[in-house]
Amino acid sequence: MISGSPSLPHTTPHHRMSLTPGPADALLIIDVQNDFLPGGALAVPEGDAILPVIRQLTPLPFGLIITSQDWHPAQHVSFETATPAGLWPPHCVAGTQGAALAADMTVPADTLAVFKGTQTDQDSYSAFGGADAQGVSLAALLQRHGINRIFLCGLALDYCVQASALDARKAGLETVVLTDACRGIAHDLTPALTALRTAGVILCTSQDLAPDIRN
Ligand code: VGL
Ligand code: ZN
Repeated sequence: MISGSPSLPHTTPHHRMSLTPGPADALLIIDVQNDFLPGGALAVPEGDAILPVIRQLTPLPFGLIITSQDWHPAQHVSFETATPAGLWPPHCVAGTQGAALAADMTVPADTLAVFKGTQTDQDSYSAFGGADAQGVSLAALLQRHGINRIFLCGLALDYCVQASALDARKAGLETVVLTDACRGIAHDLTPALTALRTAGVILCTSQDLAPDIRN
């Protein structure tokens, strides 16, 4: 190689892209709700371990922060008590304490909120199946704010985080899952992580965004 030759931009490896958050980046905090935390109706093992990590992510200069919430009617199709096909114990019933965001997560005042699974006969693991209180879809909110890259964290990695990240890729967004700011339901999360990687989702940790973050 000729000494001093300029490096060619198109040869820059994908993984060398900057992970520093900026105005075109959104942080999507998936379903950090009381029912998915220890003591809740559908507790994710160690779900509370992500709270200190998320508290260190929200001050970073994201262009937009959005929380999603599972927000089900009392007889939701996903409840084993409501239908033989229901897979889950009743959880995150709209307006209950179980559906509230974890009190000690503390998100900035301008954080947007989207709700999903709000119809009795439909479920959506993906936050892209959700909308804000005015009915504006997550995709429209992201577009409105000029977001082209989305960082995901929250619960549960192998259900709602995975489904949301795959939909983000389908929507053409650069998609990053912050694995240390997620916990899953399955003991072995390898299949979920493999599915994400295969779809072009970047897997990294919060330390890759801000070296000071500790968990
Ligand atoms: C979820 C199961 C049922 C999730 C929601 O947020 O990952 N999992 N409903
Ligand atoms: Zn649910």
